[in-house]
Amino acid sequence: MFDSLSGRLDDIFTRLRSRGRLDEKQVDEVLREIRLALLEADVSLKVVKAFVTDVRERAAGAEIHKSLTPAQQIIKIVNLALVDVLGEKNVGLRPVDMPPRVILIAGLQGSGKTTASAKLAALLKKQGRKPLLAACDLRRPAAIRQLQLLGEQAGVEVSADVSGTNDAVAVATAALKHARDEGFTDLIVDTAGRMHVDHELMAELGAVEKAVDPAETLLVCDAMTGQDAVNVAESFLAEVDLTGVILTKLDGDARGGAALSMAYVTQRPIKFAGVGEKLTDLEPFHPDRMASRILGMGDVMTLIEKAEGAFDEAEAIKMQEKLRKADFTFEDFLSQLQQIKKMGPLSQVLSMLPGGAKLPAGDDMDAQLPKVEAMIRSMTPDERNDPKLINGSRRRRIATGSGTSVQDVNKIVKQFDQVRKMMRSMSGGKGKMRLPGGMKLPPGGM
Ligand SMILES: Nc1nc2c(ncn2[C@@H]2O[C@H](COP(=O)(O)OP(=O)(O)OP(=O)(O)O)[C@@H](O)[C@H]2O)c(=O)[nH]1
Ligand SMILES: [Mg+2]
Repeated sequence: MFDSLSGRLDDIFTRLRSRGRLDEKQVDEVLREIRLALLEADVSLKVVKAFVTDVRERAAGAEIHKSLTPAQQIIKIVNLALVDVLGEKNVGLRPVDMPPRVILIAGLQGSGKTTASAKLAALLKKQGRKPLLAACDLRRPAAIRQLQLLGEQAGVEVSADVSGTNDAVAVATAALKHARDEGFTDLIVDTAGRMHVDHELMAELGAVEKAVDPAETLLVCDAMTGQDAVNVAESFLAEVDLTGVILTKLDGDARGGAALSMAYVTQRPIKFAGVGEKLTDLEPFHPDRMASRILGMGDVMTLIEKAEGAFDEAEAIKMQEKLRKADFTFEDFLSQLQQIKKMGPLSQVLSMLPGGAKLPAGDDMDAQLPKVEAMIRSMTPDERNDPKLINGSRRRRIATGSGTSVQDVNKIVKQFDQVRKMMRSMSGGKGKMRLPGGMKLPPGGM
């Protein structure tokens, strides 16, 4: 399911590969697929629209990387745009000058606030800190008990309403005093779940925020949240000063579109991800992995990186020019071999060359490659540049130097000669021959 986008784009790219520049219509075609993939990942429609517009603008202004096809370039732009929204690296909790650091936990009913509070406390405790939990959900009868049980499991103290005032602000204020008095490093405040239309609860959240002046106010959001994500984010933004997001239930099969929606609307980093029901199931959020999850682009990006790394197009053009003039030398042959080797099995790469099938001994070239390299390296620069110099005695010297036989050297010189002849005849035509270095990606690659 996650790789549906790369699959679909593959089809488009196969059609595009033969063409040169990507025109507007083709950009549209790619963007349509990206739009569908985002919607399938449950990104809010509003965010999808804004995101696709952003990508279109970037694509229009982008300089095409010389070794990427335009289609690959688009995918790269999409990935960069995703990283822009989601952030590049994980962002940790803000430090404070004066402990305790207060962390206010907010979110919709059932989003995972209480669990996340306890998980966070357990995580901080593991880091050698001394967190205190405050049970400020006084709406749901079992809420305090739930947090107390989780606190016990984590070995973290829980501050709760003992006077029975049923006032969230009072509990939070008392917890803060307790944390200060007892030298706690962090105070994590769990709050009541709310439907975002619940104005009374929203006001209460605002009042708690005012009372404890948090360093962090984290919005807890279920990864399954779909189109509603924008409303949720906007209503919490309107009430409190959000500093980040905790995305929960990422262990389910949600595509994670909520991550993009939340990050886009709040403009705040997603700091943690909940990945299970256990106390240890909280991880720092990694934006790059989420980008792959949303678009199923992991493989695509790997391919693009490969293509970027493998070929130097300027070098390839120079080589093509040499071929046209038929002054291709053993030196060039060696440098071509180095480039081709990066792309995969030589026999496979050669077979994709125009006329490649006719290349002599193409099949066992892979096995021969180290030998061929050794022989070329045993030639003097003069010999490499002017193979005609390689007479009988020079062949014996090259064989000895490369640990091969004279027959081997004879064979390679003959093959090289054949290749040169073939190239000359091909370039004699319309001069349209393409060298391995000029190739983009093998068919089936993308
Ligand atoms: N699989 C999975 N389940 C989670 C995760 N986080 C929370 N849950 C489960 O989701 C349910 C609700 O979690 P709570 O922490 O009680 O949610 P809440 O936001 O405090 O709920 P209210 O206080 O009622 O608003 C519980 O059954 C949790 O075990 C997670 O990351 N993965
Ligand atoms: Mg709760």
